[in-house]
Amino acid sequence: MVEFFADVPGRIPFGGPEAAADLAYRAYDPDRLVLGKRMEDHLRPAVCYWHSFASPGMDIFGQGTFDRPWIDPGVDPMGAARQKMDAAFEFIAKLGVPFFCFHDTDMAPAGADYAETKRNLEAMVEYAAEHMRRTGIRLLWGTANLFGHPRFAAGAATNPDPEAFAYAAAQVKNAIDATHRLGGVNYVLWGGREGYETLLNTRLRREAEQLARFLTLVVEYKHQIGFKGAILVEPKPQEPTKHQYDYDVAAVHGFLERYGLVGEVFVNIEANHATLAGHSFHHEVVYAIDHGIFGSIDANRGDPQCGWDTDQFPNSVEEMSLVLFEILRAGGFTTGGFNFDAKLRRQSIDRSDLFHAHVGGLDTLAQSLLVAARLIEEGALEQARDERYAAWSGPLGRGIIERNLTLADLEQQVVAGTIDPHPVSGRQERLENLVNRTLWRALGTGH
Ligand code: XUL
Ligand code: CO
Repeated sequence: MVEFFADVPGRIPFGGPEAAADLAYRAYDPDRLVLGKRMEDHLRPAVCYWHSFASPGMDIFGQGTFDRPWIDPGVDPMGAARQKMDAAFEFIAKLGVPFFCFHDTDMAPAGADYAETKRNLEAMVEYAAEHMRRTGIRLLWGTANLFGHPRFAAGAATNPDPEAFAYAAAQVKNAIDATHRLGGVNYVLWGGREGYETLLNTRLRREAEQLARFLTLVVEYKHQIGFKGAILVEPKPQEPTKHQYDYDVAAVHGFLERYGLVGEVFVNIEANHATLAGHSFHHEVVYAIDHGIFGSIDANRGDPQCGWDTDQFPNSVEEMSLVLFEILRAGGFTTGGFNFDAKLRRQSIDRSDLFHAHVGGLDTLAQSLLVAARLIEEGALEQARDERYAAWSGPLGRGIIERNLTLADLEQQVVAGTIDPHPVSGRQERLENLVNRTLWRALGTGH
């Protein structure tokens, strides 16, 4: 097998905070125990196939800039797919990450018709199985690309043409089979075209029903074949369509409740999708956890000045620590993990740039994990939240929630003067300082 990333001779070492080499982990030490569990088992990091290996680095104004020889139109498509996969597994193994994620179209080229496309994917899945056996790398999730081809321009499940729905169904069945074959622990659906460009040509309710039918078919198929992984929907408010139905975690939760899919379908939350929806990443994670639909994370970041999905590698320990705090408090990932759905900037054309990007992202996750673990151990945030709601455990709070007090009863108590609320401080700045102090202590820059 030809070595593609020859500039990086072997596995990236853990060098500790003072490591001299550029390409060494400062914080990510897979076997280090944090709250009694290995760092790698907390974070379950994954490399994504699409941005790192399938994309030539184009943007809407310019062609590809990356050095990805398998994308050359002159190469035999299946040979190129194998070369791409060899490079992908070489990269993931050198990075020392346990998981990867893929779309059907990342892995195998389209054939002349559906039957050939299906055979191509099946062949590449067997090739991937061999790489996985050799390296021990596992599959976090698979998915189907239902947004790139012109047949899906008006939607996949939500297309006005049932033939587009049927084609998407075939493709998803095939991608679930591939995920199942490779022992994937989740299957993701991201509805990039499940939305509208204009309401002038759109029947909202009909499209919602089609989407619900599609998801129900996916869940039924999962059980039919005995796939044990979780089905995850990835919310995103817009881009490429003007409005996407899986707008944010709250919209997805309402949809799942309406169509009886809670308990069967969970969410894959992407940081940059959260900010596009006008939320913080922290908000989306808490919303999912508190409503019992938290599944997995697509780790990346947006640009505060750009209004689109820039998919940069995560680099804010401040933001990620709070996210990890919530995940740890909730008991950690079950099937999920942190997939780097992040891409290099178009000018990052050295082969080693892909390593720098992922090493930085992993160190950010690891450092954030250490901060989050301290926040858990110190307990002050949890205690402040408990204190804030403590009165709800008293007779009035329980009476209201357990439904034996009516509006009239409550008015009577207010009239009698037994109820007289006294505002207390929300302590926001104190809590912000508390988080910062923990962060500085964990980063070794404070006392
Ligand atoms: C698009 C996006 C996708 C999904 C998988 O914004 O995040 O890459 O993660 O289709
Ligand atoms: Co994503």
